[in-house]
Amino acid sequence: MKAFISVFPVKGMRMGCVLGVVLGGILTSHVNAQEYPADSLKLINLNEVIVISTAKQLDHQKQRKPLSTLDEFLESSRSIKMVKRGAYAWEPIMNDMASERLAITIDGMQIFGACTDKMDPITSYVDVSNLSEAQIGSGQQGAAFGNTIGGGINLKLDKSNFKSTGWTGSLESAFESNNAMRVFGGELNYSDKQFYLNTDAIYRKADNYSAGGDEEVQFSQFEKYNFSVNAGYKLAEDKSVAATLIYDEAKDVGYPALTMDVSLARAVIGSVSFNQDTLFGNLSNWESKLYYNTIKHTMDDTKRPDVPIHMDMPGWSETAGFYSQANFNSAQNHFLFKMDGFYNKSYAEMTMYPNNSNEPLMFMLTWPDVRTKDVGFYAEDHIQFKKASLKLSTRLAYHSNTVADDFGLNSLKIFYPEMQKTNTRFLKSFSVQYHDMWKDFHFNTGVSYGERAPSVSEGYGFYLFNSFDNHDYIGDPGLNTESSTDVNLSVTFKKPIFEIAATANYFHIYNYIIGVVDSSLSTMTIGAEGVKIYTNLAYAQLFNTSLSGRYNISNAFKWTGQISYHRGIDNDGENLPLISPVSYRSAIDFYKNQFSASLSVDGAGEQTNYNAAYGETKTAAYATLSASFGKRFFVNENDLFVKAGIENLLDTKYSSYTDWNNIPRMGRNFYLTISYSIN
Ligand SMILES: [Cu+2]
Repeated sequence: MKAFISVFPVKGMRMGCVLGVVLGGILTSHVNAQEYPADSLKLINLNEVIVISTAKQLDHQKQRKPLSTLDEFLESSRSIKMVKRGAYAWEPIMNDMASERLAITIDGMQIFGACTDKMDPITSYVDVSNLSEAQIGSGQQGAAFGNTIGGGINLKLDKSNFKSTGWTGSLESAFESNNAMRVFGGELNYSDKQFYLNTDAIYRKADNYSAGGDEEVQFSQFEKYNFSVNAGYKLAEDKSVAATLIYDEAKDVGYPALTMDVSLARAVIGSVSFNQDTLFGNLSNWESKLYYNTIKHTMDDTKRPDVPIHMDMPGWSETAGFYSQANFNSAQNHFLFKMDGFYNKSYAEMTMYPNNSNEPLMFMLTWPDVRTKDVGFYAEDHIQFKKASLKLSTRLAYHSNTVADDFGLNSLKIFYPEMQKTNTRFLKSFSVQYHDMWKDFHFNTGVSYGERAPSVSEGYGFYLFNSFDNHDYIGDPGLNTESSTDVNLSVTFKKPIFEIAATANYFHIYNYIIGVVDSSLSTMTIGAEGVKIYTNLAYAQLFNTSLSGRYNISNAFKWTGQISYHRGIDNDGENLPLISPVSYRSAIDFYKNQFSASLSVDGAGEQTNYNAAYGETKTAAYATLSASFGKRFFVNENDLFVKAGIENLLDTKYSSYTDWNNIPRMGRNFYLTISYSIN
């Protein structure tokens, strides 16, 4: 699997260059991101907002692929890349950093996956059908959502919010040719000035997909349901209560890049909140929320041929939390104050069944019932000057981990006899961002400092097998807190019909946590090459830069594009794993008379800065071409929207640097989506 080499590396790169020039070379990100009014971004000062659906109208003409998975939506953003272990549940990466270094929340709620192998990122427990937007903050600008090094992503649920729309509903369906994915969804909403109710259901089922050249990728199927209900009630003109419930279940999910599949991944996510327009006269938009979520994850290898030893590996994660926040505005200052906290229980086990039934079963706790408590205070002040603005923010948090299971504690004590049951930390974050304008130029610059605690796997994982570098991993409860100093700079030149932006950031991460080989230990997993212990490196350095642009050729035609470069090295100058080579994206979008069309190219250069010690091989250059066509019809004042498209038009066989074990990506794929909304 690791030896997979793209069939057309040279051709792919050349095609990419040609198209890049044809389509304008340096173009930009997703249409959706730019359709969002810039003013509403100012206050939160997030780097990017991806609009997923706009308040219950089928505004699909702005999206190239309306019923795509949330993973595909996120991948279309400027700042996010996705690690793929198969067709389902991709893991977001931002500024070259994945889960442990990001704060990912759903409507402000902390949720933690239940898989020791990262098969279930938080983003896999919602669907585009119940979200309105993804708010993305790079580096410490994501600290409003939690302790982070790389940044934060908050997935906002779609709510009617007391708009007087009465009853509305829609039905949607999609089909994709490559993996025969069937999507059926529907929503029914009621909203008036006193009360709203949003309900939504979606079902997706896909067979194995085929890579370029019509080669079937075994174990890449999946099936998923998602239901959600949101309701709100106004107690008085300035007071309201709201409740949400999400039920998400994925079954029979194949992970072709891993050795195991998932028979069940289930989340139940619920919250109640109270909103009041003013508090003590000065504070406004006071919002308080209580939430609870529970996740069950069951790994399964019974469908795999030639399994040396059958394993059962279930995992559970339960989180309860709260937050309360309010704004305080004066003529010049816009404050946001937020108190938040959560309590998480992470538990995972593994039972091995020897082929000889006379041998005893082997049982291990891979996550020894780790209880994490976190209470934090976040504050920001956005100070407005005549043309410039300054944003100061800080997060201060108390964080503790306790190993609640004695069997698990004693297992870890084999390696760490001195370890304590409980480990507490005080985490700090500070950030200064400055924005200035000069003629049509916008300058943004900032410097930040942030800290994070090790994740449950990094601190307490017990023989977690990593199929990427073929090593068993053991956590270290005594790891130092990881901290990061980062600087960022961006310059944007903005005209109504033309825009070009250059951005760069640099992270200097102290006590960088990564697995390091300990040759004195022997492996547990059959076939593993060795054992790695999570260790603090003295430091690591990450550098990211991108150039993006937009050009409105005419009222109907728009041209966008982006090219980015990333570099990551440790304190010995060695390459860090999963760092993007030069990558680019470019598109032409057309929209006129309710008709839309797009042509886009996506590609990357050869990954020359890889590291074999982390299981990486050189990933070849590639480029893919996609097109879509849509038309909106009006039927008795209702909307009917039809969109069709082709992805990977030339059926290129390729994998990107984020594809786990270089699992090849999908080949040529036709899709058709039909949406009907009753207004
Ligand atoms: Cu798993």
